[in-house]
Amino acid sequence: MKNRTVKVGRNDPCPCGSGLKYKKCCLGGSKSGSEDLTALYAKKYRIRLKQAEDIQGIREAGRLVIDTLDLVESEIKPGITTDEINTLVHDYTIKHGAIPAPLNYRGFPKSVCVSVNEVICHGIPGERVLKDGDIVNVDVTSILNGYYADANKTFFAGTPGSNARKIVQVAKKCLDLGKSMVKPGNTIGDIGWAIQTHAESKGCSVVREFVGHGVGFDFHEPPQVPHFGRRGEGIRLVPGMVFTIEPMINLGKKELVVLSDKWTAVTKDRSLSAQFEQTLVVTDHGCEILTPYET
Ligand code: EYL
Ligand code: CO
Ligand code: CO
Repeated sequence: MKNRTVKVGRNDPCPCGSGLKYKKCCLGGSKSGSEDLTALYAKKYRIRLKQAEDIQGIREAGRLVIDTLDLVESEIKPGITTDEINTLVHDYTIKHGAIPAPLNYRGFPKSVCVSVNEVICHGIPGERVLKDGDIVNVDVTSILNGYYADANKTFFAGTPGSNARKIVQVAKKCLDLGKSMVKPGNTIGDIGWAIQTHAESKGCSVVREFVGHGVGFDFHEPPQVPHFGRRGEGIRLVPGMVFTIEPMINLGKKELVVLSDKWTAVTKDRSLSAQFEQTLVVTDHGCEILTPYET
């Protein structure tokens, strides 16, 4: 007799299509074939999909982050120090009942990352005085009612030169193109592909060492969201996924070095680097920006 009923082994791929081993998935489970997406993404990727009330909490944290960036934008000018930006962000965050997530995070000593010119990210606020033509990235993450939202922008101090204008324009467009890929059915690789393709078409480069990330219940959650990649590769986007896109784009080569403070990442060739970041949620037909600002 032919083998009509195929027995699924404990270590075989689960017939539900999750990609997990049968024993790690539906074997012995109460559901016959398909667990819901929340359970599936938790099990397969450790991704915690967000419910409507969670998204509302992250949206409220995101509103505070954007208001904080607006305040910083109104105060940025040549002559102020990066530590003064830290004080602005710290005091505004506390005043609104929130906590600045970077403070003491893995030993980070300040409440905000401030990254000037050749600094790619994780610049530590201090006595550096902004000068006319500097580009200044300010990266704010706030915890409000237990929910995290993370966004950054690159500002000009005074009047930018042509290199500064170019790298900021390219980084902005990279974020926009990344966001345009976010809808159910597309993959994380589609986001990185769109960003990398644009950056390289302009003769710029994409930093590889730092990536976007899941966010909401914690500062950094799965998945990682690289700003380079290939179409169709990686995890498929589903409604309720909340993550950042935060491409770091260099005017010169992609390589970086970390300074002796163990935090400050600078371009190895000391070329300018710019970044824009938003937190977003995948919806049924696209995405919603939870840290909305105009680019
Ligand atoms: C932690 C990991 C070296 C990130 C962000 C990762 C730092 C240095 C290795 C802020 C602060 C990401 O998501 C961020 N900004 O948008 N620390 C971060 N790390 C880390
Ligand atoms: Co950030
Ligand atoms: Co981030």
